Amino acid sequence: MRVDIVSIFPEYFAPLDLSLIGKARAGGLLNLTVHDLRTWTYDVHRTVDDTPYGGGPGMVMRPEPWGEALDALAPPTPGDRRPPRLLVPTPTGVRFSQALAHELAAEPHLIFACGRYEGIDQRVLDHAATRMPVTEVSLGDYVLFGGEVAVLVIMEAVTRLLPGVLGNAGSLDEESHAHGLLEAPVYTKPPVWRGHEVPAVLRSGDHGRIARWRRDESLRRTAARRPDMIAALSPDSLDKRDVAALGEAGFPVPSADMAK
Ligand code: 6GU
Repeated sequence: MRVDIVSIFPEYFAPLDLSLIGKARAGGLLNLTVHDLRTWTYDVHRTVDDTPYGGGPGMVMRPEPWGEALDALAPPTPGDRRPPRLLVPTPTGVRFSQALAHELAAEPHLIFACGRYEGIDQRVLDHAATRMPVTEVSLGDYVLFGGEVAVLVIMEAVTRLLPGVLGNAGSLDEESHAHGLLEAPVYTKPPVWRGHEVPAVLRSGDHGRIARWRRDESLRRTAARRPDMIAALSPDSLDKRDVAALGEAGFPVPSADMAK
């Protein structure tokens, strides 16, 4: 996968040299380049912002440097070739999710445009959308100074889904959010630590009981912490024991009689 990141703070992306993302880059699974937006400015002050039309607080990123950056990184694609996908982190975007991470991991080329201040002149995104798919994406309902940290988050979520990055691909199937539920708690040795015991079932060697216990814990945890995720579950994904576990967690399933 090819990734280009454009920002006025290229130093923000130093963590992308580390750990498993660094290894994916060194191993050729991820071809990632960080670009300084000011490369595409020509005045002495290398200006990237200006005052907003219509008034109001803060500054807006000027369109010209962004237009040139995108021309350089995404030259007009011949009709038979897939254009890159442009991602613009912003608190006004669609919510980032594991599903979107999977979608992005299947793209051959991503470009991230990191805005600062009050954002990027809307015409940059409108023009880019005539050439390539554009997705404005938000991490959640809070406001950051700029898109840089969001790109680190998104790239971490995406890189671990690239084929060959994780040793044990099975762990992707079991983890939180893989099936619309949070994962059960995990334990390792010693069996008793500071008076706290590892649940006996996990030491029983009975794989059927262990799987059921994990499923119950998963449902209980999700009901307690993320009722929105329980509400979004498809009733066909729940068996009778699931419905019982949810009932005990104080979460009656509306169509419980439909459960298998
Ligand atoms: Cl993606 N960008 C900014 N600036 N703030 C955010 C965000 C993104 N997601 C949540 N808050």
